[in-house]
Amino acid sequence: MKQQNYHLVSHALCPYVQRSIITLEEKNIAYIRTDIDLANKPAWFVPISPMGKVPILLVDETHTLFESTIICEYLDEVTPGSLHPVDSLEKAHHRAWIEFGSSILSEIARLYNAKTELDFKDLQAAIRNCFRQIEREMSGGAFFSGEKFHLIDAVYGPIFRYFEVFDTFTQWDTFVDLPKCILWRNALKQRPSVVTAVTQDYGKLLTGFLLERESYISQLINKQGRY
Ligand SMILES: N[C@@H](CCC(=O)N[C@@H](CS)C(=O)NCC(=O)O)C(=O)O
Repeated sequence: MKQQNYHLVSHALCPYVQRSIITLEEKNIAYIRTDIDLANKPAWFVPISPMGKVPILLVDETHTLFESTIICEYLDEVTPGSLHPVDSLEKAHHRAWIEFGSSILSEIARLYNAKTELDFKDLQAAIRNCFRQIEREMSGGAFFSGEKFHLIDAVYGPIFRYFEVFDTFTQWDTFVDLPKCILWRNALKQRPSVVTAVTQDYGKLLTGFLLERESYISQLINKQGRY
């Protein structure tokens, strides 16, 4: 197999970048990572990112891939073993719930941008409801479907990570009475690939990002007065 050169154009907080890094790590693929400032995109980034977003995977500096799901599936396909189930139906089931994970990320973005307590609480309830739905799909093992780590787990690692930070500002009951989600969250938190996907100052960086939203969550952080 020809060894390709992989260069991931990234952002320190982006959950879609994180799922790509987790896949690279899980498949033992060598890569370099360049974080960019999305508020001040470098000139070289604009022509290589058709949608103006990260992650971008440069393959041998000749091919440019975008969209995290495509990047993860490509990386999975070109390396031995697969992080997707072999059975087509099972694989489709995983892919469907990966899409669901992306929709949770949109809800999380709406949550941290919500200006009022009412909107914030509604979004909290909507997100909890998403996890209630996932709870019904899970096997009850460490990961989404048992003890083997799949691509879907690479998607939910960065989602659960938000709650590590959110939990420090307020009382969240997102996972109360959802034992399978709690088990899953804890297993992902310890998974080396998931840990590696962000730097140690992730919590601090995310808190700074949340403060800049000037939203309800910014008020909660300010009220706590820790930052
Ligand atoms: N559907 C895309 C979503 C990627 C995405 O939304 N990335 C965000 C950062 S997390 C981005 O680059 N936004 C552009 C910007 O902020 O200008 C994927 O899966 O790769």
